[in-house]
Amino acid sequence: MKHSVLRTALCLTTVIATASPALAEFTERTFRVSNGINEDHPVAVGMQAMQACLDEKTGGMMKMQAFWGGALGGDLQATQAVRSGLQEAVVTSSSPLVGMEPALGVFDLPFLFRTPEEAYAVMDGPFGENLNEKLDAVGLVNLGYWENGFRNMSNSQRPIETWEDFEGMKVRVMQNNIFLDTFSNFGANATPMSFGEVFSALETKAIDAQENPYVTIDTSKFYEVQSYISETRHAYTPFLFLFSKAIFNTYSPEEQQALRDCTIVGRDVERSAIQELNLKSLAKMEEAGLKFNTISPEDQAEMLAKSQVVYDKHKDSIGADVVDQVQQILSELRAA
Ligand code: TF8
Repeated sequence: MKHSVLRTALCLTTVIATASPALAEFTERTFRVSNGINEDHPVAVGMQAMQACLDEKTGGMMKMQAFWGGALGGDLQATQAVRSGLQEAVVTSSSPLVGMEPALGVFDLPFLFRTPEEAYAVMDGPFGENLNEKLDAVGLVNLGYWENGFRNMSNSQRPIETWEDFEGMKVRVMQNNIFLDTFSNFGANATPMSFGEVFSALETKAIDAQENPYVTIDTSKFYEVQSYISETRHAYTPFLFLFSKAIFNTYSPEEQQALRDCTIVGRDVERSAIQELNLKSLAKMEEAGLKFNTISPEDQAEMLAKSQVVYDKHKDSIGADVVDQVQQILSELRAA
């Protein structure tokens, strides 16, 4: 009697497992993903699409738990926790991480990209894959390049129309020497600072200016303590969706593939959402009374020419081969 009951139970388990793969290949899991931006940023829209994808592929077995506004630390701190296996994942700008992988610094070179499509061609192609291998070697699985975006200036002093307008301006920059040198080279008083300190530093006038995509200036409410917005588009910053390699390696191949596939689904949704919201954010900030200006092509060309010293200074530390590869891709794209 006992053996037949066991046999039946075993047979039933096998039937259930093969009938619903979710039971066979996926373990019920919740993984944490921290961000430095607030939940009204389009990264949240991307994560909703990613979760819907995971629900479908894993039968609801894999759940994300999002932490916003730097609740688990700033970009660098959270990435260190991910790297040491204390946290599953983080969505972070590449710029604060150049100490972990110098090649990431290529994205910080001023005026490198002219359009989002150029950035996507570099990040989503073989170059991005090679960069992912370098990140893998330091314990970080980059599941996809999401979008922080083209960076523009906000400040409390005056419109920025030429590089000379930066003279003496206290500009907060990310903790990254390429950004520090870019703005010092323009004559600004560049001040490295973690993102979480920026609002109060602007409010107390400890700094005059900061630079981020419009959506960030909006959702982090910097515009409330700024008077001018200038469309410099001086750099394009990706968001890396980094997963702890130590934790990723404990997941089944099916779980790993579901994560990879659904991060790309989320990426495409986030990219289109942020493009749309950037324009709405700019309109909202103008409505709030900020004075907006663009930079003429001549003045932008002068900013790029002025910034060549930054390329010369940092090319070797980023990796001359890395910089050459990206510039080769861009010159082929622009010649097409
Ligand atoms: C910066 C970055 C940040 C993002 C965010 C914290 O200016 O652009 O806004 O990395 O996730 O520090």
